[in-house]
Amino acid sequence: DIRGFIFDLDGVLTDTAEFHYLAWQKLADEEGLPFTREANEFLRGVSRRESLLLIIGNHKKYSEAEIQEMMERKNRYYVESIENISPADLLPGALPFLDELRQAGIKIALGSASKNARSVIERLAIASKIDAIADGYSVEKPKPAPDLFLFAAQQLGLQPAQCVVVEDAGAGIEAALAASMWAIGLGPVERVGAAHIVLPSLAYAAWSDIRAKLEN
Ligand code: B16
Ligand code: MG
Repeated sequence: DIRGFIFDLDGVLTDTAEFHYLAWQKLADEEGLPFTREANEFLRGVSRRESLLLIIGNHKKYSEAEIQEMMERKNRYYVESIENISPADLLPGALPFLDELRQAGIKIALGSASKNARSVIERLAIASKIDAIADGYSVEKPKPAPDLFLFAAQQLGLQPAQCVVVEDAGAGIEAALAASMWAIGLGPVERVGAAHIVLPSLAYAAWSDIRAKLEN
């Protein structure tokens, strides 16, 4: 039976995608690299380095040192922009759903690719509701590899089959399935249709419904 939930952060509990986008846009403009809001959709859930490599594409050749510098610069812009995140930035349904799960005795972990996940969680004031954190520092291989979610399950002391992953990114659903976990996809079917359950957002999530669907 299901004993744990692993939540992605960006796009699931809060919408930091906009801040990531603005930081990448600023960097791209400075570098004269073409980048748009539409192109940013492809960076959803993708690690910092992979994101930068996707933006660079074949447009320019950079040395490893230049790539490192650009990753740091983008992160500075991002860190500045998340300074003012508050509990009001939790996405609709996130808080009641976390509380519902906790009341049902379900363990909760964070499974985010971000190295800034801890500070975001603290600013959202939900750190006390989370039993374990798997973030951008936890494993080597980024999603769609299962490593991050397997690490989260291990931290919770649970088997993969006892865990449900909640994700908004295609790569995240892939990672959950590769880990042999249950997957709930938030967003359009074109993006997260491979999940066991697809919902528009956490505002539509109810533990009793999910349990009935997955445990039968
Ligand atoms: P950082 P998630 C991901 O968070 C973001 O969706 C993605 O845009 C970002 O590049 C990645 O974290 C790394 O974040 O640069 O802060 O380490 O969706 O896995 O919670
Ligand atoms: Mg995400």
